Amino acid sequence: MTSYQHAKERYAAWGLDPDAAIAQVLALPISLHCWQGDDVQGFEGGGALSGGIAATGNFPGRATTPQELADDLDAVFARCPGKHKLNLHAIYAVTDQPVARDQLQPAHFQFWLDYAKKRGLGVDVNPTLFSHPLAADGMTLAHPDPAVRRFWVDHCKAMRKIGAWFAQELGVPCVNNIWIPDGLKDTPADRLGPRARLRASLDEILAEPLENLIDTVESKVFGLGFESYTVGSHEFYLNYAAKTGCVCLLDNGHFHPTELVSDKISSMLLFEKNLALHITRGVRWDSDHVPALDDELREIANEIVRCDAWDRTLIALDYFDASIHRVAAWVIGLRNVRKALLSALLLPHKQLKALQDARDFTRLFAAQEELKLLPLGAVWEELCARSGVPAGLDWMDGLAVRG
Ligand code: RNT
Ligand code: ZN
Repeated sequence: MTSYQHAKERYAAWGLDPDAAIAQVLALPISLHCWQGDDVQGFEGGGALSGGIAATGNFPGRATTPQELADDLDAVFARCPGKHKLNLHAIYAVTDQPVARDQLQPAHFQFWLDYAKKRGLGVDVNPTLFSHPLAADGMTLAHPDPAVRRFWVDHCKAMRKIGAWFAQELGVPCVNNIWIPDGLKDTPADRLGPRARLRASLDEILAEPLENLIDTVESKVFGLGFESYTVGSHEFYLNYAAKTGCVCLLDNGHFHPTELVSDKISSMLLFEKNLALHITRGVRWDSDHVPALDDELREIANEIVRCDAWDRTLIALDYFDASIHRVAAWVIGLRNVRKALLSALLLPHKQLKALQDARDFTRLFAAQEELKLLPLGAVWEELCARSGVPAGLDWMDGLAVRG
């Protein structure tokens, strides 16, 4: 008997079907963030990353050209099972001459359209509201200067058009995610003003309905150098999304360390059709470590399954680690998210819920702990085999370090 056949029997005893779980998990698109490949540098040639985020480490070989980034993305997709999308930031436009961000056009993303078409990928987009002279003082859409706000509003509008173009060209809806760094290092004298300006900016950006474009807004609790106040807080966007119909995006690195996104998913989904996620791993002050297959990642996946949200959750990755091989970092995180989803499908949620409802907490706890050691590894190996990617550490073979 193969180890997979053995695993199937073990899961069958709990009423679970690994074959069905494998098929389901492979069909779910995960949006891969292009910015892990080059430490969020992009191709504007501007240099320093700003906005209170940082990629730390000095592992050699970061991608420095569009072709290098495309090659590295291919190296990731070849090592990761399942369906993917490509998630692009505005600063990854490929242009002959420098183009101001408020002037960006679909043509500036032709390189990526060709890339995505060839590989059958959908594309998601993000306006880039950091690493720019007009974001240097830490305010963009909430800036007190109307001229600065105008620039960023126009940039966001341009990216929505580009997102709609990708959707149209590829026949796959595009997620356009707005994240702004805006905040203050020290105690504000006015919290309301910046939030009112952010609201007005968003209203203008999102005014025009665009087909097959899904607008999401991403909150944050604090950033480096923005320790005391973040304009786009969770409450701000929760209310904004509820009033306007755009989608809240929860980045699980953007909350206090004991506050868990897994606990928020059910509350979001009771009231909204869709939920968007940035999957990452927060470690103390950093919100962007590579996801490990840890308890919280598994619990996030469990909630997606339990809340019947498989088709309503938009999953994207968001981390940047320059301390280890960048392609490997991408692969490890992406494979872990897929593993977590597989593990979530291979839990007897109905039976566990019944134990909770029957107030049989002893048996519930005992079952939860026993289930942890079911042979998930054998099912993962089978999943990898079926999609033609290495199951074990063999995926590290042939990982070059660019010299
Ligand atoms: C920053 C946010 C945001 C960025 C990307 C680059 O804290 O998580 O999503 O990581 O837009
Ligand atoms: Zn994020």
